[in-house]
Amino acid sequence: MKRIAIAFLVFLLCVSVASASSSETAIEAVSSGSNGDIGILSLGYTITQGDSNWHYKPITTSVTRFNIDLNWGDKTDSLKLYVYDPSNNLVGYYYDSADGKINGRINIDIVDYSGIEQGTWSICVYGYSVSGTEDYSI
Ligand SMILES: [Ca+2]
Ligand SMILES: [Ca+2]
Repeated sequence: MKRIAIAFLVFLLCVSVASASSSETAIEAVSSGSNGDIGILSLGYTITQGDSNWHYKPITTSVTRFNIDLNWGDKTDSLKLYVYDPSNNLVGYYYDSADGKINGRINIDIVDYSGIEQGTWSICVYGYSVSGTEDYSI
C-alpha cells in the first residue's frame, strides 16, 4: 500500500508541472550532436502510457553543460522529459521535437554558462503518448 501511495505521489508531481512554463533562469537546453558520454546509467527501461520513471544524475564537478540522451527509437510513440535541478526546481520539459527531429529520441545538453548546479539532478521520463510498452535507454 505504501508503495502504491509513493508511486501515485510521483505521478502527481510529474503531472502537476505539465502546465508550468519553462524556466526563467539562464539555463537552457540545446540540441546535442554527441552520441558519446551519456552520463546517466544507460540501461534498458520500459514505460507505458501515463507512467513516470525517475532517473538521477549526480553532478560533482564544475561544468557548464551535461548531456541527456533519452532514446526510445520509435517515433510513433511519444515520451516527454522533465528536468529538475538539485534544488528541485523544474528547469524545463521537452518533447521529441526539442532536439529538432521527430525521431524517437530526445538528445539535449543542459547548459548554464555560470556553472551547472552541483548535486543530484532529477530526470522524469513520462509516457506522453505510448501504445503498449515502450523500451528506452537514458
Ligand atoms: Ca528528437
Ligand atoms: Ca512502440
